Amino acid sequence: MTTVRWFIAEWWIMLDRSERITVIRSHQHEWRMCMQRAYLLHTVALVLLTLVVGTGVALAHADLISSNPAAGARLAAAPATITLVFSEELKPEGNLVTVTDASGAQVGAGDTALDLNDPGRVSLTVSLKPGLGDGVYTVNWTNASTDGHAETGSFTFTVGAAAAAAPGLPATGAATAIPATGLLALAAAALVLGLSLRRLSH
Ligand SMILES: [Cu+2]
Repeated sequence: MTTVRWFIAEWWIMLDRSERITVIRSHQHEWRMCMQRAYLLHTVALVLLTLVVGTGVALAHADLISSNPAAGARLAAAPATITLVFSEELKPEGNLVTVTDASGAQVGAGDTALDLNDPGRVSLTVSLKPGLGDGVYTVNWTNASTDGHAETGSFTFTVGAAAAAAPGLPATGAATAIPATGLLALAAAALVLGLSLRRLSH
């Protein structure tokens, strides 16, 4: 009888202990769940932030703001130089402005240069060959913005009484280069997500 009582008592203690251990374990589990949730929230917040920042950067490009001669302008005589002004700082290298006449012949001097006197570094210049006659001229440009994007575009201007080019020629073009900053941001987000998932699985 004593043995049975002892056995039952021992059994209760054992049950009690195991219950306590279970409770402790479940607390630990809850704590881990809590930490996992914190990691997950951090990750989601980081990914969202990265995407927002990345998109913001990707939306900023060096667009053509103005030019001299202006797009669609009609001039009495051919200009000596063409100047293009952009919305963002450009790199000194990697810009190209070409000018063609109605037959497609190159009439630019091939000396595209970033205007280093302009503190904003947003102006490109190119010289024209001398002695150009009347006609419609097309300016094609590709720029190298300091944010890593390249954009292209074209516009026309007319010299003399030549018939103007058909209107509606786009003054600016679309971005051609893959936005490097956006890709970097995505890679960083993927890395953070990967690391967090590894922590979760531990
Ligand atoms: Cu850009």
